[in-house]
Amino acid sequence: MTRAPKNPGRSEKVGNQDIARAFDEIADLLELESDNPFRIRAYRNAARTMRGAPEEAADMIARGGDPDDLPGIGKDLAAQIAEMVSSGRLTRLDRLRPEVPALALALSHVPGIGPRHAMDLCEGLKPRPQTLDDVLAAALAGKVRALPGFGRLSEQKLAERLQVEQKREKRFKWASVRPYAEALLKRLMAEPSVEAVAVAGSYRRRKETVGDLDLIAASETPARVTKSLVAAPDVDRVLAEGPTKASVVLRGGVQVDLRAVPRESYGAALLYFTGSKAHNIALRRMAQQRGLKINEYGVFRGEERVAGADEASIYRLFGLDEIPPELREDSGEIDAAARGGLPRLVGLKDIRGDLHVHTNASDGANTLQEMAQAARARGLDYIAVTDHSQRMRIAHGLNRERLLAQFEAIDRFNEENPDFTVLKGAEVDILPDGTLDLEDDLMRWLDVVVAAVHSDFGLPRDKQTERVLRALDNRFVFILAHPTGRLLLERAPGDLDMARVMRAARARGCCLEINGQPERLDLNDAHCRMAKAEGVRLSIGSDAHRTSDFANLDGAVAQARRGWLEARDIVNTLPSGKLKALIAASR
Ligand code: DGT
Ligand code: CA
Ligand code: CA
Repeated sequence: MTRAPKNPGRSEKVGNQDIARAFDEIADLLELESDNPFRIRAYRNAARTMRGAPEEAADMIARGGDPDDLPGIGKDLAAQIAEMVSSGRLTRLDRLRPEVPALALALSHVPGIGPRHAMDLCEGLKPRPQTLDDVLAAALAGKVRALPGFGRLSEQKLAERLQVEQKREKRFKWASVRPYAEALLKRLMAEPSVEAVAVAGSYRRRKETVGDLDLIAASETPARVTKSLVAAPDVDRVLAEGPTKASVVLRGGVQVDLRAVPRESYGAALLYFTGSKAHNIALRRMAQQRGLKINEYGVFRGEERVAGADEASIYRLFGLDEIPPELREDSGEIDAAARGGLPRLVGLKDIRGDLHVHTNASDGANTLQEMAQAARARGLDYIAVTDHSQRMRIAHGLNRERLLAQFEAIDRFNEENPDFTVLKGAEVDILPDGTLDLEDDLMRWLDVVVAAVHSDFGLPRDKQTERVLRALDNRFVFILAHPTGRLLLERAPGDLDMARVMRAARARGCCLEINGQPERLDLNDAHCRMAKAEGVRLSIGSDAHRTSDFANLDGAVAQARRGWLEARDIVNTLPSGKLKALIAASR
């Protein structure tokens, strides 16, 4: 399904990845119990086999095959696979879990902490720790060094590792913090003493995940601003409160850092706290070369402030064009700004149509008419309806007959609505061998064919790459959707030779999608930039499953901007007529 499930491990069908995860957990638990090393290794090997298996175990069993035929899978493991496939549960795992403290498992997953230490920490510390934070507190209090097998040094190492872990865990998808950010902006804006306020940091740079929110406010009475934040309704805990700064944790776990500065420092503070750190360091170097000093209060020559009220004046002072926040990663933007060579980044208003839209004919929530009306209301001129092909049974994929019925509905809609265009499309599954889940004689009638991988994400690099290349070989495929299949903070990108995929896409006139679902944002920024360098065009898709999902276009455009893309790099900045001609020429 293109819509990422809420809980990908628990979608209706048990996939090989789920089985692999269960086997790995058994191996982890057995390790914590100091079980027989051969048995532990057998589970680890089985997990690896399942990740690389060419076919879903569920499909294999459905066609009468036996997982017993897979390398390293014996009778016992095969029976466990069959149990998971049929019931979604694994008795062995259910029995093991209560024998080992959950905290020990979590500790053993922290890099550098082995199973022995994990168990010793859980069972040795008094009072008995319940969370990683409890263990960190014990280490910082010097209570760990007294345990057998630990010392002062290993205690310190443990604390460092847990601190890294603590930081690593707490990232949030950009879209999930947006409501908090907007509510706080609104609240602070309403404060009479506030002249300007903005969210800086990675949020402003539009990174796909953010660690915390960094708010900057301009005010002559900063203490009133920090008070207002601390008193906000969503605040769960106050970490620090001073006359110009405050840090709080919101319900939901997001930390917010606020800095209030005088008006004349607002640009400098915004610049400093937008970062990135690497961009700041590069700017500081430029300042030093000019005998200037830059910090969050301004740019100074000696004691004199020479810039600081707004960002543009600071960049100008360094002979730079104003650099959009999305580019501030010290990856060439400063050189480009110095020679007037920054890209004219694509904006949401450049997008004329949406090339990835679902309706309730497959797994969407709204009708074709509702989706088209909502798109038109957002100022789009066209959408491609790309419901799932039939193999995606959980997504209620369309068979031949239902697809033909949809053709008729689209023709009727277009006749009745001359000011808007619905393109006929489909999101066609790329099967594990690279063949497509729709016949050529149907695809030839589609305006836009979107191809996508929805299963077997764990294939080894060469197999996964060949699979995608084979799909691109089909003359009707125009877009490769969510190319790597990653789910932010949940599923790593598939192992693809992206350089080969891009060369093939260029040779065949295909585009790669920037999928705007907040949990995908796939391609990533680096791959967008690589595509541009390789001469491959991109297409932006909301992957909308309901009318409100057209908001995803904003996220996809932000990703395109982080990838230095301009309107001409993106096919759906074209009017529908030109786009159709481009697609026809690629066949
Ligand atoms: P995040 O929150 O992890 O997603 O990433 P950022 O970039 O928002 O980082 P954060 O919240 O730690 O700091 C906000 C900005 O403050 C950062 O982008 C640049 C600036 N900054 C923080 N620490 C330093 C530093 O040590 N040196 C310099 N030059 N700038 C820093
Ligand atoms: Ca931040
Ligand atoms: Ca911060």
